[in-house]
Parts: sequence; C-alpha cells; structure tokens
Amino acid sequence: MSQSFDTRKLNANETVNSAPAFRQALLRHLQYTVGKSPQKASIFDWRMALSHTVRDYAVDPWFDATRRTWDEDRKRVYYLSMEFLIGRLLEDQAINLGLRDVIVRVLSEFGLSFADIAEGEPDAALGNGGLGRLAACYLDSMSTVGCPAYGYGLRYEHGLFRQHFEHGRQIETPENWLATDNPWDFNRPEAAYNVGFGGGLAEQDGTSIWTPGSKVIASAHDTPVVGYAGQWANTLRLWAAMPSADLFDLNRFNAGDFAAASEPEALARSLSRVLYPNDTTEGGKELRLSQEYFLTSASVQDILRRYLAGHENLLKLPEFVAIQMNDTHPAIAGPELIRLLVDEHKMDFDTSVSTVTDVLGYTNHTLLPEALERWSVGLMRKVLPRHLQIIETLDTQFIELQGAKENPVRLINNDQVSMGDLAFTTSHKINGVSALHTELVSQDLFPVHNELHPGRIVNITNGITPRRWLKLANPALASLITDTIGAGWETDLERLRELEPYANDSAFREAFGRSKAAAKEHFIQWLAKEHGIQLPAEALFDAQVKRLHEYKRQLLNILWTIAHYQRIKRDPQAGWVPRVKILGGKAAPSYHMAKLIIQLINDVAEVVNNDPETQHLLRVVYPPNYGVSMAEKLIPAADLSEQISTAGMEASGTGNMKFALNGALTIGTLDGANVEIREQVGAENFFLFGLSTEQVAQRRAQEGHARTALEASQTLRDVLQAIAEGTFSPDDHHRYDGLLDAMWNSDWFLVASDFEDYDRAQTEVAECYADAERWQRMAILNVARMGYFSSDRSIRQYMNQIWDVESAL
Ligand code: 26Q
Repeated sequence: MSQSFDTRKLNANETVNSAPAFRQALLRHLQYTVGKSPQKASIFDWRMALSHTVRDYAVDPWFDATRRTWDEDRKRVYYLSMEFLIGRLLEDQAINLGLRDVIVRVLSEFGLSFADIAEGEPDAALGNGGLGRLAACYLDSMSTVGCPAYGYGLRYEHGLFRQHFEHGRQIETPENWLATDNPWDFNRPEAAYNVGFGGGLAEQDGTSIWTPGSKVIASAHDTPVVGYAGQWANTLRLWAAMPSADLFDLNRFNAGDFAAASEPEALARSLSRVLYPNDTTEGGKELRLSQEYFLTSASVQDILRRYLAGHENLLKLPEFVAIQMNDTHPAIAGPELIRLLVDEHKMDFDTSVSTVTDVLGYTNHTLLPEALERWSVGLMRKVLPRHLQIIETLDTQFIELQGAKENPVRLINNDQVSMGDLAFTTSHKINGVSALHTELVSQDLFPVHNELHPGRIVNITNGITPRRWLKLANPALASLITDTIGAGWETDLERLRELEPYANDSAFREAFGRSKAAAKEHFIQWLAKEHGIQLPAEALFDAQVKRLHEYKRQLLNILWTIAHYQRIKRDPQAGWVPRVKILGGKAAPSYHMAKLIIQLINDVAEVVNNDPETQHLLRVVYPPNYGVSMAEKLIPAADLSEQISTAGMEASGTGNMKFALNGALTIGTLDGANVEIREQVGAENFFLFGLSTEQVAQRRAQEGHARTALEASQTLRDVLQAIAEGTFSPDDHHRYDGLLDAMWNSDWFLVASDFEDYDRAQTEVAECYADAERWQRMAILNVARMGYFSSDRSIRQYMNQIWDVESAL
C-alpha cells in the first residue's frame, strides 16, 4: 500500500477528483436528484446532493471489487451480525475516498460548512454497544485490507432508542433514522428470499420434510463500504422484512375490516421493526428468536445462491466460503446450513456437519451467564421444528464424542438449547476478543469442548479503525501526526511508534498539547450549543462513556466523585486539580439498577454543579443519548479514560482503545484488553488499580466481604451516609435504599473492595496531571504505542487464523 496519499488511486477517472468536476457532479445531483437550485436548497437538500455525489465515487471501486472477486473466483467472508453500529457515513466515506479536502473547498464557494452539513446526518444506530461497533470497524478494515467480504444484518426501522432525562431519570423514545431518505441505500428488491416459520414436520423415506406455517420475505438493501484510499469496497447487506403478497386478507379488507386485514402484514414487518435494546439476553422472546433466524436464513440462502452460481460441488463450500458468527445471535446458522444441505441438496448428515463446521467460525463476546443465549425447547419446536430436530441429533453425537462420561456437556439442558455450546460444536474456530477473555473462555466457559478439540479456541484481540477514531474524530492530532511522521499511519498504525522520540521534544509536546486543547474546545462548543452546558477548558476531563452495567462500575466512579466533593468541601484551598467528570451511556429500559445509577449520577451533578464553593473545581456532566457521533467529539477531548470494570467481566472493551489512541491516559483494572493496552503503552504510563481476576474470585468467596471492606473505609462510609441522608435526593430520602442495601449486603461487583485502591490511583492521576510536562510525555507515549489495536491487525488475524482467505490487493 502506498505511504503517501495518492489521489490517482482513488478512482479510475482521475479528473473526477478535481474541484471543478466535483462541483459539477454536486450541482447535478442538487438539481436532478434533489430537485433544488443552489439558491433554494436547504441544508438537508445539500446533504442529500452531497451524499449522492460521494456515493457515486464509491460505486466504481465497488463494481471493480465485485467483478474481480467473481473473475478470480475468490473465497469470500460473510460477517453475520444482529448489530452494525456504523454511525454517520458521509464524512467517513469522504475520507476513505480522499474527497474531504475537495468537499470543504467546493462547499465554501457556496458559503457552506462541511461540518454543519455532516452534522445533519442521523446516526445509523443499528446496535447496542461494543459488539455492534466492532462489526462496523471490521467492515471498514475488511475493505481497507482488501478482504472480499459481505456484512449481513437487519435493516431495523428503529435503531437503539433515544435517551433523555426527566428529573435525572432515563426516558426512552423511539429512534427514527429512516424518517428522512437514506442516501446510502441501494434497494435490491430482486434479492429476496422466503424465510419460513412454525408449521410441522412429516417423514418421507426416512428424512424429514418441514412445511412452515408462515413465511416472510427478506428483501436486500445494500450499502457500499469503501476502504481507505478507495482500493477496495465490500457490501453491507441489510435485510428488511416484507409480508408475502398472500398475507393481506383481501376478504376482510373487502368486508370493511381494514385493521384486521393488515394484522398479519404488521406481524411480518415486525421482524425488522426494532433493535432489542439489551446487551445481555432477554430470555424467551419469540420475536428475538425469529429476528435471529430471519437474518440467518436470508443470509445463508444468499450465500448458497452466490456459491452455486459459480460452483456445483457443495463439498468444496469451505474452500470458497467463510461465515463468521458475531456472538451466538446468528448461531442458528449451523442447523440452517445443515438443513439446507441435507433436506434441499440431499447431502448425508455427517458430511453436511463436517462441511458446515469447516465454514463456520464463532466469536464469543461475553462470559456473563445472563448473557449466554438459551432458548427453550418449547419455543424452538414452535418456531423452528426442523432445526430443533437437527440440534437433537447434534446433541446425541456430542454426547457420544465424550465417551462414557458421567455428566457430559449437552447442547440441550433442562429443556433449554444452549446456543454457545451449539455454536462451538458447529464451528472450526472459536475466538475470544482479548488475551484474558480467551483464557477464561477456554478455562471457565468451554473446558470440555476445549479438551475434545484442542486448538479450536484462538484469541483475536479486538481493534478499532484508525480512520474513524483518529483521522475523522481528531483532525488536529491526525494532522500533527502526519506533519511529524508523514502519511501512511492510517493503514499502518504501528508507524505511530515513530512518534516515541518526540515525547522528549518540547516543541512537539507543545504542539501535542495544542491539539488536545483544540479537541477539548470543539467538544466544549458542541456541549454548549447542544445542551447549554459550559465547561472549563483547563480542567482535567475525566470520562467514562459506555453502556450502563453494574459490572462496568459507573457506581464506583460516582461514589468516588462524591468522596472527592466532600474532601473539597472540607478543605477548599488545598490546591485541588480542577476536574470535569464526564459520563455517558444508555441503560437497558428494563435494567432497574442501571437506571438508578444514572439517576444518582444526575442527582449528584445537580448538587455539585450548583455549589458555588466547588463549582470551579469539580463538575459532573452526563450528556444524554451517547452514541457513535457523540463519541467522536468526546473521546478526543478526554484526558483520562475510566476502564474500571470488575476484573474478569469485560470481555475486551474497545472504548479503552479509542481513548488511548487519542492521547487519554487510562485508569483501569486488569480486565479485558486493558491488560494488553498496559503491556503496550508501558506500566509506567497507565494508572492500574484493583483486584485481579483470581483475587475477585477469592474475595467473592469471603463471607461478608462487602461489610468488611466498608468497615475499612471511612471515606466510602461517609459517601454512603450522605446518600442515605438524602444529600442528593432531598425530595426522596429513600430513593437509593436499594442501591445502598446492595452495597452493604452483597456487592457482587466489589465496588467496596476496590474503592480504596481506586482512590489511591485517582490521587496519583491528579498529582501527575499537575505536572503538565510529565502528563504530556505519558499521553504521547500512549498514542505512539497503540498501533497494535488497529482493527486492520485484528482482521488480518481473522483472515490467517480463522477464514483462510487472502487479500485481493
Ligand atoms: C441477546 C439476546 C437477546 C437480546 C439481546 C442480546 C444481546 C445483544 C447485544 C446480547 C449481547 C449484546 C452485546 C454485547 C456486547 O456488546 N459485548 C461487548 O462486545 C465488545 C466487542 O467484543 C467487547 O469489547 C465488550 O467487552 C463486550 O461487553
């Protein structure tokens, strides 16, 4: 790959990249696609015209890549995911196509700002959190490294709910990203498949015949995903659910019962209506299981159709097809593929199992028992009777494989199908998402599988795309890097190492400081404009943004914040480092404790921010509706990154990587990818605290550990007492009774056990920040040593270790 950016490689027709050509294309779209003149066009009209123009540039590399994959008969990767948290696309695609500077120039001729126009695009929020964002980063990297690939997902009408606060409480409202046109979408009504549900089984010549009771049409919508420098492009194919024509009850309609006539239609459409807002399982929901099957069946049919268009012999499927399951959500892919090979293509059962296993890979993202998917046999029989039958056979074979074991692991336990065990038995490779997590997956989650199939479990530590999370999100730091080490780091992130010597260069340190100040200023402006909140630029920006979860311990953060507040109150003149506590993230609508923690944070903010004695030293802000676009502004502005989960509970984390890459220092536990980040950046450039995974297990086994820890910490007891006295909830002294009770009597997440050490680490943070030169040095070394966490590295590892596929570049 070229080191310096070469616009000629962006497009076959190099003249297209000039400003005059771009202007002409833009004005053409404004007039003929949008139907407006430059004089009458609104900012929305300009965004539509601009998006269509940029999209045109994506089409040539997209066609080329598709054609070459066919002509060269290449193996393709299929990434199946219930979530793709892609966010906005306009600036991202513009950057990858090398068009950003041209766009800025052309728009300025019309008195328009690219930033303002881009801001109007709704986030495609088709995911909850880390797992969905990882899928989006991997799409970008697969295109950038030239891995022929398709992302398959659902085209939810409503992505993740919108969050706002009323009296500090989270309120959810529907998200509506498709309310206005989606300019990136190529509708492909010809790519449509029937997906069957329910019905019954019949026997014929010893094989089963499944006759579904109903069917729904999956209709494809494609988005081109261009890699950096426009050398390759893949497809994100999202399925929309459509009622089959015979669903509309014409008799009822003609009889005047219009509402009832459209009921079955509405039911069919519900399969792609809304994303489930939980990032752990919500058991027993028929609609969720149906959504998972809908995605999987449509995708697998599409994959086989494409394979059979160029090949006949299904035994060779693994030579040309790799399917990756993003967690167990599409784990019905195993039984579905076996069903198609056996029932439709007449392959024998055992051959089909080994063929399918060679095709499939499974990525595990969690160890939490409540997050491991299980579906009741009753529900499976109702919705997918043939698949249940196949799973029962696989279960029998798996028991046999374990020999005369007394308590064999089973795919079906207590009338529940364990999707993790199913995914394992139907995959040739299973991967965890950080070194520590993979270790725990082998030892705690799949010890028996691991012994039966040594070498099947591999680690692929997560990564993030440096295009969106540095070049796009942090233009000031990105240009400083380019000015210092030259271009090329965008696709070779290890080159950031060349920055290391500059940590000792005072001129560079100053420039680095200015880039951080610029990112802070940008965030401050945005926060003032969007939320009317004013922040002091010189304060330490201390950020924890991620989904709300007890194991992520936002509670530890806010309890320490209260302790800090109490100390400032006691001695306001003690030379405190001014701090802004920034929190953000959504709680699952039914997760009561998580919502209570949000309310506590907002209640504390109300008191702390309005205290004239402390205002200038401590602020707490919780901007609502955290998502990809907010992250792009917030993360570059942070000085300190809070990665404080109970050890052993965060599979990897990827926010931790985004912060460190943008020059924030981490305060964190030895959990997930924190362990590897610390190894890379150096222990001396990382604020470590807390119990290790092993110590967590020991501590939990100690009777009354919560009380013991509390009795040892006067600081924490004072905090809990203030909460109990209603200091932060004067209107309701009992609001936090449940939370306090959990702290004293169970504390599963060991907030009390880790409090004192966290406090020690936070004191170190403040001391360090007071020494600006030292802090700057540490921050620069963090940036310089984060190259390993590029998602390009992760994707190359998947290609080599799991998919056995080669780059087409
Ligand atoms: C399953 C069934 C029914 C309803 C919802 C779900 C569901 C949905 C989303 C279960 C889990 C999720 C999301 C999980 C997730 O985001 N996990 C995170 O994945 C990241 C990428 O690997 C890791 O970095 C994080 O550590 C992990 O928490």
